[in-house]
Amino acid sequence: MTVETFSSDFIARLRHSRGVDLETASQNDLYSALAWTVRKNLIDRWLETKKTQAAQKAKVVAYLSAEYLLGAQLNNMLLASGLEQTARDAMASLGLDFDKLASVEVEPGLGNGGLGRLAACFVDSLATLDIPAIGYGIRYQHGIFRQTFVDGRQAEQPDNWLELGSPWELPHPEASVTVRFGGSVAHATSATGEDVATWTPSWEVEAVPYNYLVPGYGTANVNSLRLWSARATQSFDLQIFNSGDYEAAVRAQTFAENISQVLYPEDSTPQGKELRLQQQYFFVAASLRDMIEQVGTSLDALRTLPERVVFQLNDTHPVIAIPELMRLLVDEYSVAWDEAWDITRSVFNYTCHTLLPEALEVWPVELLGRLLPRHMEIIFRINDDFIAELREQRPHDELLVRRMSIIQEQPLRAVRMAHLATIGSTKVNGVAALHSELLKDKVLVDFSNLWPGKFTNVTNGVTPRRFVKLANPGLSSLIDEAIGTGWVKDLSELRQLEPLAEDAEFRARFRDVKYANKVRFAKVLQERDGIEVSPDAIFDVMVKRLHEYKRQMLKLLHVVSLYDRVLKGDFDPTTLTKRVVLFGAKAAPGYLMAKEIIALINAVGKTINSDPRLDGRLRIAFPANYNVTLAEKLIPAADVSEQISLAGKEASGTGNMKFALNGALTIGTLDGANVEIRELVGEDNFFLFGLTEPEVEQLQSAGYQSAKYYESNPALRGAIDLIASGAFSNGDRSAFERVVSDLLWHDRFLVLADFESYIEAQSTLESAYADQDAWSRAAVLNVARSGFFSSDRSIRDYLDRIWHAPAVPLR
Ligand code: 26W
Repeated sequence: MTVETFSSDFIARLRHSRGVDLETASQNDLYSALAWTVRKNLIDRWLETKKTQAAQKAKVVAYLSAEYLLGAQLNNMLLASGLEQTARDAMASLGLDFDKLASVEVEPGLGNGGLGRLAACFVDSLATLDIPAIGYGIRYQHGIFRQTFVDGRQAEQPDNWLELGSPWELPHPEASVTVRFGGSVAHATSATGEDVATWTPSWEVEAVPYNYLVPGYGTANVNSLRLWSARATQSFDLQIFNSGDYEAAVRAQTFAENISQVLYPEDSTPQGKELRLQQQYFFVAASLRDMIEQVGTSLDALRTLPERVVFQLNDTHPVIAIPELMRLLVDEYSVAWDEAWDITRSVFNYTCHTLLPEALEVWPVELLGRLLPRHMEIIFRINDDFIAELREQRPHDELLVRRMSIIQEQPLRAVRMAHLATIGSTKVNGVAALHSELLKDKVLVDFSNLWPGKFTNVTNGVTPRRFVKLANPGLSSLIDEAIGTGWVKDLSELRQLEPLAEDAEFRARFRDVKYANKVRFAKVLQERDGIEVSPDAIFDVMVKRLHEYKRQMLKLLHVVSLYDRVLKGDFDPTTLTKRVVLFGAKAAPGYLMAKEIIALINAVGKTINSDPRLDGRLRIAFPANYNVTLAEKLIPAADVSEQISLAGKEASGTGNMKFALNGALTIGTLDGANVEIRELVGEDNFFLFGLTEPEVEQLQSAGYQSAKYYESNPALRGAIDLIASGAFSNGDRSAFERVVSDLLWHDRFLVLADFESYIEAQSTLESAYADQDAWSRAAVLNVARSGFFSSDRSIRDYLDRIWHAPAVPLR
């Protein structure tokens, strides 16, 4: 496509779809027309992909995820269509600023953090590998909240990403699916003596599909993401409407549409909200029906389900799909229970993304039974059958039965979704080597004893398209020049960079790229947040959700202890290596401790950033509303990647991988995928500290007392005392009491136990940074040896170990 055709398509779009011309167009008109023009160039490929996949009756990977943290679409679509330069030139020829138009896009933030971003990387890789796949999820009207700081404290604003419409979605209201809730179940016995259940629901909603293109890179393949939006059904409306109650009819509509209104901003502590269960069932029921209709609903067709589709459950959020498929097969299509169970177990697989016991979802029997009475019955029967089998295999072990039951009795009768998922799936996987081991040996140990072959690992990965090629154009061209362009599709090729770590000229150019990225980011931060940072400082970065187990407090105590030592005249601030500590983190709105920690980080920042005694050598920068768009600018600029969770708590992490791939050095614990990062990049190129997982276990079972560390370590005591003294709260000693007393008397995540080791690692890091050339060598090696962390590799592992779905390339 030429610049001229692109321009004329664009102008035509502007006129025919927006009803404006260049002179009268708003920024949003221009952005929409630009997006449409780009999209147009992918539609033929998309249609062709669907046709080819359908004709071959190929096995489809159906990824079920309540979250997709997609990030901005325009640049990725341009990359896939190969139109980056054309679009830029076309805009320039019309006197328009491409970058300014691109910045109009509000990113679809339909996820909380790691789990949602992983789903977005996975659909990208599936498309790139030519795998017939569809991502199913929810089209939330409001994605993750927009974070602002008011007096340093987090405030949440609704994310109105659809306010101006989205040019990337294709709605299909005519293809809506009805999803039913509530009511009651009647039972009868058939002529053949089988139990026949009839569910009479009491209300329903319509699920309207919105399709999004998911283009592969370096292939013609374009897959789909299908997100469901809730709408009141006509019949439901009409019924009330005909009764003459107009207001009730409108209320019913609002009620129904509530289901896809908002993404729950909880990450790791489930709230057990009824609306959340409604959301889960809503998207899962619509997705299963959608998929089954593609395969066919005759008995013969249903029997081929395991060859035609594999459902991947992204954590427990979609696990209600298991009883839903049983209900469809048994109640609606009259498949015998045992056969239906065989089919069901062979099409589902479950990925667990956590180790925190409080993050494992449970739904009260009362709630689930009220909202989905037939599903509750089915779950009970699955559980009865499972327990009967268990008693046969492990007689006289009622404690085991109680531990493994899908139903927990205490403190409340509830359905353990992870148990249901494990029992109803072929494979269960963790998301990093250590995590999968802990899953097998701790969280689900009884199940792995019963079914050792069921458990496997697939280490997470990230898409190199978005997080290297697009985010870091400087590094990308340097790599292209050195080893060619194949790495974007086969990230293991980065290995070829290894010898260049010994090449002084290459290291210098690598350093120049990093510096340019820091300059670019400093500018972004200035414009976006009015925050000033010097590119000559170490960019020491900790960006991730705010959670105690991730230990933002440990990073903060490092800063505070440096400040305390300067205040005490312990050392000369001019000997400090200039450093800016960058935080980015949202807290779940109901997670009070996390919000206190945010307030404390901001308070410390305010004080130290303006203290002349520090001579500008130590600063905190905490831009609000960290999101994918900011990550794409920040990660390429990082020197240091903080991955400092308590060992045994972070399932994998994926930010850690993005940083390593962009040439930041990690300071981290042996947790999640850090273990594999360190193994691959080499221990000399990774700053290790902290307790190991077995040491954590040991310390905790021996009765951990954090106060002992406070008493015995003067630097630590100084830092905590300084916070408690009111130094960061205008002398108000009570301001951060909760944080301080929690550290001293609880410290669930052993911040104080790891403090000394962390400070040591930081001083090793600082010395290492002083030798810029050696640092660059280590940074190049980080890039060269991190090719394993491509989500393409993760997807290949899923294919080999779990999905067994062949690629279907377009001719
Ligand atoms: C509502 C309860 C809830 C919500 C979200 C419980 C748990 C979650 C997610 C499972 C939390 C999550 O995002 N987990 C992260 O998943 C990433 C992708 O596998 C991992 O890299 C992170 O380590 C893990 O914390």
